[in-house]
Amino acid sequence: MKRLIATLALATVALAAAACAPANAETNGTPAPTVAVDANSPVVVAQGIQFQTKDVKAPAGKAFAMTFRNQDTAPHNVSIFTDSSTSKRVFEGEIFSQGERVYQVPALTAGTYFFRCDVHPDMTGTLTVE
Ligand SMILES: [Cu+2]
Repeated sequence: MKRLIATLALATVALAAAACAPANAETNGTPAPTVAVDANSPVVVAQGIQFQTKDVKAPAGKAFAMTFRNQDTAPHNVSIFTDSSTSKRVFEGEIFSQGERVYQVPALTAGTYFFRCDVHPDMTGTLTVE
């Protein structure tokens, strides 16, 4: 009987270890693919609670890096939508104050997209993907 309990205890430990494995793999696994920032990557600048760059371009059909420079102390981000109705969001950038982030935007099909700051919906711009 004692031996059976010991075996069960071992089995429980093994199961617990197995259950933990996927979580560890996620933490230590391969990082999310990053996209190189090339000369043609769009750059969006915010200053004075408005986008200084209201028309940016990006390549169609492949993930791209978008550099967002927030020169305000106010928090901003860049969110991309299929159009100005903002009913369909295709990308939501991190909101931050005074700094720069390189957003990794997933591949978009060719077309004209609408972007805005989620904190200040009056800050808007156009992204042309071609
Ligand atoms: Cu803003």
